[in-house]
Amino acid sequence: MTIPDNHPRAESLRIRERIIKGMHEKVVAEAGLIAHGRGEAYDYLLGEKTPDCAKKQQEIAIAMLLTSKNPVISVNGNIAALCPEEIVQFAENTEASLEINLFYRSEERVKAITSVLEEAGATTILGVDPKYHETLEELSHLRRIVDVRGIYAADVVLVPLEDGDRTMALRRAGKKVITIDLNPLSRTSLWANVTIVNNVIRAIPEMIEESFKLKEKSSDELKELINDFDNYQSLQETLNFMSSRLRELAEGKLEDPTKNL
Ligand code: PTJ
Repeated sequence: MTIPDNHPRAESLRIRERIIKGMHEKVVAEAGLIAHGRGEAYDYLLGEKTPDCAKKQQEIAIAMLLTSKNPVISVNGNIAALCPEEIVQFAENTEASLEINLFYRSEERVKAITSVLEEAGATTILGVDPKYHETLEELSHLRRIVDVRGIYAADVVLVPLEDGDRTMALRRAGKKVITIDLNPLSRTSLWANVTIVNNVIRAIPEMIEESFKLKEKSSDELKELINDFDNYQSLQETLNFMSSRLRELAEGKLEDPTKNL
């Protein structure tokens, strides 16, 4: 569907169209549409902008990826539909491997996502070749299928837009987990080492830019940044940001769009 440029929510609708198209092409799971809608609702609470607390979370996440030995970025259907070029570029900047790991796994979807990532410039994609499949014992569903060269051996895993079980399983397996999740109260957000409460649509391009700057820092400087970080405190900052924004709106800042009718 063509979205008219003058539609007040044109950008948001175009992003929705990407998810819908992705679903028709088997890239996105049907449940991915529901996940997207949930994300949109939380994004309203952020004012659909990146708050300072998310900028800090993004900086720490990059520092963690840059100082890790075997970083892996896990790709699901929503990420492949929303920001394929960006995720490929970000993996390159942080020297992370890309691995397809799906909750609603099927060969058809793995193939569709592989094509999307290849078109976006990815040369090596893990999680595809059954020769390298291993299982993460902590998990009972299909996300347990991981690549021996990737998530199985990783010390740091970025799991954007994720369901909670795997974050818990990865933590129990001794890995550091970074997530990007608009819901600061999700199990993933609470279980991750670093939670970025932001829309992947904004977070990943911003992280690409920031990664160029952080790559100039020494490993000791990056480690110092990480050591000073506390995910619970950081989530509290996000919740404070959301609640004070709502309070300000409730106490008079809410503009009446009908006042000039
Ligand atoms: O492609 P698959 O098979 O691996 O399935 C992927 C989905 C997303 C369907 C699966 O992981 C799932 O069901 O996830 P959940 O449990 O719905 O969690 C998704 C989380 O991502 C929710 O907390 C949403 O608020 C959040 N979210 C949705 N859209 C965005 C987002 N966070 C950041 N940016 C978004 N654009």
